[in-house]
Amino acid sequence: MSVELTKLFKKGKALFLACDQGLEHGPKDFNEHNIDPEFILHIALEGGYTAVILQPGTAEKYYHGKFRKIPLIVKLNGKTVLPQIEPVSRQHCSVSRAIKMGASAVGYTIYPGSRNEPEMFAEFGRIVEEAHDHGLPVMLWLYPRGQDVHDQLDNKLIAYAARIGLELGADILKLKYNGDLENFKWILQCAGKAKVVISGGSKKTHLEFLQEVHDTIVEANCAGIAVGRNIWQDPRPFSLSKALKDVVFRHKRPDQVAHHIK
Ligand code: FBP
Repeated sequence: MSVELTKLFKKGKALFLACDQGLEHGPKDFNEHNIDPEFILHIALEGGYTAVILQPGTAEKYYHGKFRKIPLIVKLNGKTVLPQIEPVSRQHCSVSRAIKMGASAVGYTIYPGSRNEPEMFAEFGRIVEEAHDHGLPVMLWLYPRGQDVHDQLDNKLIAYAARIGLELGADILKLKYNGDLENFKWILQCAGKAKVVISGGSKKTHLEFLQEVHDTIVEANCAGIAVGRNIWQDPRPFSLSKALKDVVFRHKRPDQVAHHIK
């Protein structure tokens, strides 16, 4: 069965809004407004995001009614910051459960370089096979981490992560951008036909954030961004989303979209 990717993209670009930080980081990322997943789903819907990323429990309880217009990516694994162990994130949700929720794609995180890498590779292989049997794309977060990884933002490591994602069968790779645009172009070549989206990271200034988006999506022509905190931690998430869309879909420069957030 062929994998149906078009639903997740608009004009060939992905604008994904991630809301899985509660599990990954704890509620410290949230305030009294964005602690409510509906607040974030409203931003995804009104802000024109091309998909929303949720953990299964959140999807089952909140992905209903008008929110079902937004394509859903269900994360099948996740971990907390609580155990002081070598990084590992194990599957806690099946592909079939994600399909029942209305998922258009499934997501999984691998920590390349972790001593637990082999377990995650094996689990991911089974997920790719099952998801692709149903025509569902698979998005892979690739964050090099572990006691043998000294700098997770090292150029060679990010390029290696991109190649791992391609060779393991992921359709969309989520990678961190380290600010080195020339090397990022090489990373995209390493990813081959797998589509690369960059992660948002912790909150930056509007200019820093939009410049990063412009460099990676407009200059280097990567496939998009999966962002969370930079949008829903912002006091004006809807205005910032307008500016972001102008950069991603209309190839505007940050100074040309500044009027949205003045
Ligand atoms: P942000 O834009 O808020 O960084 O979200 C992107 C994301 O990949 C989330 O999907 C995930 O919860 C989080 O970052 C993981 O971040 P990290 O493991 O680097 O703390």
